[in-house]
This record gives sequence, structure tokens and C-alpha cells, in this order.
Amino acid sequence: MPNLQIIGAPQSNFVWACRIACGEKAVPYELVAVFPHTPEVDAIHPFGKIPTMRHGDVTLCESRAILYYIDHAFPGAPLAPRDPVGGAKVEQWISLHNTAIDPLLLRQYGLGYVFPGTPDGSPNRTVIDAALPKMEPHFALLDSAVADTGYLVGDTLTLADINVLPLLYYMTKFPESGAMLAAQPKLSAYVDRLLARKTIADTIPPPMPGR
Ligand SMILES: N[C@@H](CCC(=O)N[C@@H](CS)C(=O)NCC(=O)O)C(=O)O
Repeated sequence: MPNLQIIGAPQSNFVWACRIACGEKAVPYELVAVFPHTPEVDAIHPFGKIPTMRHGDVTLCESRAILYYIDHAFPGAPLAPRDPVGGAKVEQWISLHNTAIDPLLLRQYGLGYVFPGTPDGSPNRTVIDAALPKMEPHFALLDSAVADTGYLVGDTLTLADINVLPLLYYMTKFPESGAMLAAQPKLSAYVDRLLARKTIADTIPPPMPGR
């Protein structure tokens, strides 16, 4: 079968997670670095979001589905436990991240800096300040989750960690989230340790064009 394509800009946290999963499974892939709502993406994702994936006749959208495919279609150590409880715990963290943590910390707060939509391009304080009072519990939750083993599920890297690490990397880049993260010692150590892992260090995204 031809090489797998991960389609989407490398700055996307969801694209990055798929690339880390490929690295962990030693799956060769081609990164097709395109933005959302471009023809390559619209051909696969009904709402034009990245990442999408192409592997021969197989096309997929939604990072969660792509992560599942990468983990199950290729040999190598599993990236999620295959027992029902362990597998469900990984799913639980992916869902918490995708439905609650990412919408607040990245879609609202982070994009208030990156895509502020203000006339002069300055940070959108209205959006950012509305997010701030709700953010600390998310960092505390993750800190306590990694406190015992240094991983979200079990004592090895899983898709739960792979899914959340890109977001946490971006949280180190903004002032208020950087301070909230630094105040959580277990979570800070977790982020530092994972960022040094080869599959992650090798795929740290470039800055957004023009920034
Ligand atoms: N649920 C999707 C979310 C993907 C997503 O929101 N991607 C962003 C880039 S990080 C995007 O395509 N944004 C454009 C848009 O929402 O129209 C997934 O997990 O793949």
C-alpha cells in the first residue's frame, strides 16, 4: 500500500498528535501541509477541518479516528491498552480533551492570541479574559491525573498522552497559561519529559506563517 498521508498544517495540535502516533508506531508518512478548508481537506472532511488522512483507498477525517487507524492498522507496540478498561480510559481522556479541554484552552484562550480577530492584530482580551477564570481546574485535573505514573493511563505512553501533549506545548507559549502550568509540578515535569521524547521533539511545529 502507498505511504500514508497526514493532511493538515503542522501547527495544528490535532495534526501534530497524528504525526506523533505515526512516529511511535514507526509508520512512514507524508505530511501534506495545507490549511483547513482547502480542496485537499474538503475532499475528505465534511466541515473542512484538519487533519485528514489518506492511505491508499482509505480516507479518514477526525483526529480520533485517524489515531485509532494508525494504532490498529500497523504493527508495533499498541498505543492504547487492548483490555476494555484500559482502552476505555484512553477514550475517556481523548473525549475530555476534545470536548472540554481543547475548546476552552486552545480554541478560546489560545486562539485569542493566535487568531485574535482584532483590528490591529493585538490579543483579543475579551475572549482571553473570559476564558481565564475557567482554566485553572483543567491544569489541576491533568496534574493529578499524571501524578502517580507520569502518564494519563497506565504506566506507558498512550494515545491519551499523544492527544493532550500538543495542547500543553502551546500552553507553555502564552503568559497566563504558562504560569498556570508552571504552578502544577507534576504536569510541568510530564510536559518537559514528553517534549524530550524523540517522536515529539522531532515534530515540534514551526511558528504560524507570518508570526
Ligand atoms: N474534532 C476535530 C477537530 C479538528 C480541528 O478543530 N482542527 C482545526 C485546526 S487545529 C481546524 O481545522 N479548524 C478550522 C475550522 O474549525 O474551521 C479533530 O479532532 O480532528
